Amino acid sequence: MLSELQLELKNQLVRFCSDVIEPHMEEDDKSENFRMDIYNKIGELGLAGVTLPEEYGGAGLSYEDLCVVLSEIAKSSVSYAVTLSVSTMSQSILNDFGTEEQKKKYLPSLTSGEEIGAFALSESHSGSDAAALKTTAKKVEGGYILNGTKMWISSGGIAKTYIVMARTGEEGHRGISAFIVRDGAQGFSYGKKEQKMGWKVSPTRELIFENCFVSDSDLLKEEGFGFKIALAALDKGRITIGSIAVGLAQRALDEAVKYSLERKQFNQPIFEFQGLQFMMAEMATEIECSRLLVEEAAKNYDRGHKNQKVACMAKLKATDTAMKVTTDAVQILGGVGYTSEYPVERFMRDAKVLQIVEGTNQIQKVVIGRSLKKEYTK
Ligand code: COS
Repeated sequence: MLSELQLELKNQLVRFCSDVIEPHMEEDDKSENFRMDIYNKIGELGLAGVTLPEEYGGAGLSYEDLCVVLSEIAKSSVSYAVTLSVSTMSQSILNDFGTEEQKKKYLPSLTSGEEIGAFALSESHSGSDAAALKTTAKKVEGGYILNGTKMWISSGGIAKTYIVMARTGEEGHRGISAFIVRDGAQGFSYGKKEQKMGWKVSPTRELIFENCFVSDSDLLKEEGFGFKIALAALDKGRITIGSIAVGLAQRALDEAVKYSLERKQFNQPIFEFQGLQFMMAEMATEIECSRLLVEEAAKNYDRGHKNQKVACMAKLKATDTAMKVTTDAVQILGGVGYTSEYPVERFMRDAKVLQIVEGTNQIQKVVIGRSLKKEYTK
């Protein structure tokens, strides 16, 4: 059950999404247009740094609250929800691992929503095997020189602050360090913008580093700590991706039920056909299971129990559910469901990559499997 505060947040966002986001979604999905003013307005609502301390301009709320916010935004736009989720993840890295100076310097413009934060781990040869990354950071007087290319970076080009993982030492995870790199840094440029199936409004780009100097003061924590920073951040990112999946699936179900109550065939609303009614009953049940699991995963983090297994289960269950439910919604709407006259085809396209980002669902199973082995061989 939602708390009073969560209910208030939800109601505020229902109005915001229908007035500010929803009117642009179909058109912007076609033109792949990200509107910074919409993101700025999310900031004005005080929601660009939900879980960050008030001291740095955040709202000081919980991960459970953040999940409510993201679910609600995802009902209108997965792209804006994801931008917010990734920006919050980069802020949480700064907050958890940054020095006081780094937090003061970088957090306020992110928590206020004036700027966006991004996270750069993947490379062409290291996706699931993230520890194999090749971008180098060579130590020089006063800092490091970065060389390499990051791939599939959400908010690439629109973000101003990037958390970049690069190799300062040996092969494997112990040689990886995390750096803060700003848009506009010399030697840092953007590569091609990816043409994607979904998430059309959220740009995905390559980041290219060619002798890019990063000062010592922009190293996070210490050399060799970057992989742990990335994985700890992904644990939370996986929960927030789960919450986006829940919102998206819920909206797809809403559309399917509404349509099936109105659409008549064989002299009755198609909702009355048990075949379809059972489909919707299953969709609703799967969404409820996902919501509860995401909530549980978020609660664990809020209570300080870092339960990686449950976080992975939440991401796995919620994103598989979003894929199934959005596909079924298209089926229920039939011919029109497949056209852009109704939003469900967009929902189905937006659902697919949720099963891939922040660790593929196969990687989630690897982590869950490892946890099981540990539990049963103690
Ligand atoms: N938080 C902090 N540290 C963690 C961690 C976590 N959740 N999980 C693992 N670590 C630490 C381990 O303790 C280990 O350190 P020590 O050797 O000092 O003990 C280190 O990280 C390496 O862990 P592990 O040996 O498990 O690493 P693997 O290379 O086997 O990979 C997986 C682990 C596959 C789980 C990891 O690479 C992964 O999540 N891959 C997917 C990457 C991803 O999500 N990419 C998407 C990017 S954003 S779209």
